[in-house]
Amino acid sequence: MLSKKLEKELNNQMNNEFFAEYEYLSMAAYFHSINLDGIANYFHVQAQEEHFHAMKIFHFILDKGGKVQLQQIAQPDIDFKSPLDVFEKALEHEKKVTKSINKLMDEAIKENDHAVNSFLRWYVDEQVEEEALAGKSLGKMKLINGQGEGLLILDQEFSQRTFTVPKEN
Ligand code: OFO
Repeated sequence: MLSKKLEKELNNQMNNEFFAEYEYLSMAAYFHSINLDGIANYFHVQAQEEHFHAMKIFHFILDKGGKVQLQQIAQPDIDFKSPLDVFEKALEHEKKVTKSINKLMDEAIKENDHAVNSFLRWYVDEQVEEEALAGKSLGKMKLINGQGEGLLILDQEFSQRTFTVPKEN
């Protein structure tokens, strides 16, 4: 059984992941609107990953006999100043998610809930990858100063990204 507190925090984290899906969809829409469909693809894939992260929690709550409580999803950012601005926001976002996963893990440790602890390890590892990817992509964007022909090269590179269902631990 999940404690009421962990059940609530897992539901909140599920909501964070659905919100992340929305954020990345909004970023994808921005890039479509400026004709960089390859970079839009990068964010569509990111949105699909976030959906997967949310659904993994959805099933875990049910497997633990808890109650899935879907909440309202907040409106994501819809105004971006530039391609560079989007990548800066994406990295900031991932850092926030890492904090919320760590907070959730702190609670699982405090409650000595080994199942939740084990489940969350996958997210702890995933966040290392998520931050690394967001940081690398931001680094590339900074190299080209977010503009010019470099953007077209990145558009080409990011058009190749595909969604593969992440490995379960
Ligand atoms: Fe779910 O990892 Fe990004 O937000």
